[in-house]
Amino acid sequence: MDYKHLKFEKRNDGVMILKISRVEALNALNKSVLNELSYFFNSTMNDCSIRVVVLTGDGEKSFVAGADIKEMYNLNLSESVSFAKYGQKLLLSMYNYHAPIVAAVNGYALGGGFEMALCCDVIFASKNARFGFPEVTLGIIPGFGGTQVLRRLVGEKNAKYLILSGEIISAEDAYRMNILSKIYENQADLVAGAINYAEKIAKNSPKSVELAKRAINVSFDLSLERGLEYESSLFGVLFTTDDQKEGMRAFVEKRKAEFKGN
Ligand code: DAK
Repeated sequence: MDYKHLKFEKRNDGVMILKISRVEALNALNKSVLNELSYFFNSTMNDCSIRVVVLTGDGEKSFVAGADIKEMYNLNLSESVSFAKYGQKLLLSMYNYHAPIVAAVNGYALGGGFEMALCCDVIFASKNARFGFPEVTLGIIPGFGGTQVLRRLVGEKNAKYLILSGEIISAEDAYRMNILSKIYENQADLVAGAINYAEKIAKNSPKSVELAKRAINVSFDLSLERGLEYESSLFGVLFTTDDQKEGMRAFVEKRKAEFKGN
């Protein structure tokens, strides 16, 4: 694919830095950006050489300022439903991606941009980050899973507080609502901090990381009993891997483990 709106750097340690780049529209998600993201995540799904992705926005103002309003406003009923399904499919493929995705939110994360951050595994932000669902101010509702995902994360009352008002909140408020893990003073520190965190993930056993992510993801759909059953089956699977032998042998031999992903 000839990427126009994605910039990426794949490092030898398995850290992939991915930047959404449509700066003139604050990185709003038009069809072309959505297509490129879908292609990227589908074509690299299960590529073991990617151990973690850091996702951020190009420019200093915005992570993603939402779905492209100028492209959306003329959609009819069937087009709007297929648009929503397309976006939801992309976000699901990111949610289920084999490697963790760390969102480094460097400015506006609004509407579809907030939903994109929410489908990542960990969210960091710079002090100037702003989060919100302005959809109700546009005559629509969140369409890429916001009503479903935010409620699970922050609870019914906080989800309604944000989605019903369209209020845009600061990074500090998002942190208080448990949306974020860390706030950095500025964009440079944010990206450095996200990469530093990603390096820690990249050093771990890729299979352990993948299965831990999967176990946490399915916990939303399972009773505790079923979830524990699922967890123990994944735990057992890891005992069939070389990396489990390597990890435990390295501990006994007092050296650092070198995981190959087998
Ligand atoms: N779409 C298209 N263009 C956008 C945009 C967006 N979401 N956000 C910003 N831009 C463009 C602006 O139009 C402007 O372009 P020009 O006028 O220069 O050509 C450029 O980016 C710079 O923006 P501003 O001049 O407005 O910059 P400011 O610093 O003054 O303001 C802002 C920044 C983020 C506060 C403001 O741009 C803004 O309010 N933007 C819109 C934010 C927003 O409402 N986002 C949510 C979009 S709705 C669904 C599927 C999906 C969704 C919903 C339903 N179904 C089909 C059911 C998702 C919906 C959304 O995400």
